[in-house]
Amino acid sequence: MRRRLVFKITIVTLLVVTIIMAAWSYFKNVNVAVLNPQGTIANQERGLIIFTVILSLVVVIPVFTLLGMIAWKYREKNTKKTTYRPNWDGSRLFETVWWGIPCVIILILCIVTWQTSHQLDPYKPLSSDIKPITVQVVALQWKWLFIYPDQHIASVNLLEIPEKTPINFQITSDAPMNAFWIPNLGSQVYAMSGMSSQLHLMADTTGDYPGSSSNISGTHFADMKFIARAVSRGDFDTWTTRAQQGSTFAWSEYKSLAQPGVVAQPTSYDLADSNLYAEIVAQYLQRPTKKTNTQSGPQMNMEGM
Ligand SMILES: [Cu+2]
Repeated sequence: MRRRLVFKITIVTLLVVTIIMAAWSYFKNVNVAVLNPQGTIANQERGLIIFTVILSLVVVIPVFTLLGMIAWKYREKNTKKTTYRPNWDGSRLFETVWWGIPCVIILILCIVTWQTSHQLDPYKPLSSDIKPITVQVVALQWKWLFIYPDQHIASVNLLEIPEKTPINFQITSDAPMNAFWIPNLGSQVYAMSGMSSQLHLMADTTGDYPGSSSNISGTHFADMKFIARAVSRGDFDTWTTRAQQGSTFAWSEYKSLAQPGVVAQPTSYDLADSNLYAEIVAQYLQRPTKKTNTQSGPQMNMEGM
């Protein structure tokens, strides 16, 4: 009997240790971008993730510990230390504990979620002494177009930004719905045709951060990746100057780029039409006439344009 018990305990311990070691060796080599923030917004979001995980563990750890303890104590073969009380019902103490703790946790989460949703509102501009840069993002099938109206350039699959500078993103789509996401920098925001959404992000340090869509959009969705490259101000100016010497990018070039397909290399262009973004959004807007006015149709949302 005794030897069998020792054997069982050894097996269970070995199993647990193996799982922990496997998880550790996996995660120590994996760069989980949301846990490795490189920007103001992502930093606060990581804090929020860690806070909610710890708060959840307040429930999870005791519950699973008790599960093991109770299963062990009331196992069929244990006849010594347990009493059988078939008529026992209800305990005010236990009821208070298992309703009270979740209520308190949900209350705390409500307050924290309310506060951080307002603090991290993607439409809220970031406070900084440095003048923000506007980047207009267009999700295409299956590539990303970035328009810099003030620098008069456009770029495909490469988002170059100066470090420590607030970036004011305007986001739309000329394709099925996508989501614009740079996990190292913060929040994702949906890209939808006929709509212009906003997002404010800032990179604290220079580096290449992976960007993608977090909303599946067809065959080559997995190729729909871009690099968010945070560089020094000088390097950014050099890059914009070089892009201005690239080939011209106007409506007709845009239309051929917007055809479904994958681009092999990031490319930059000289922007011919600084109104391009508004025109892309406007393609999906129906001019309301007196008769169709009352019917449901595409809704206008030119907020932030
Ligand atoms: Cu929408």
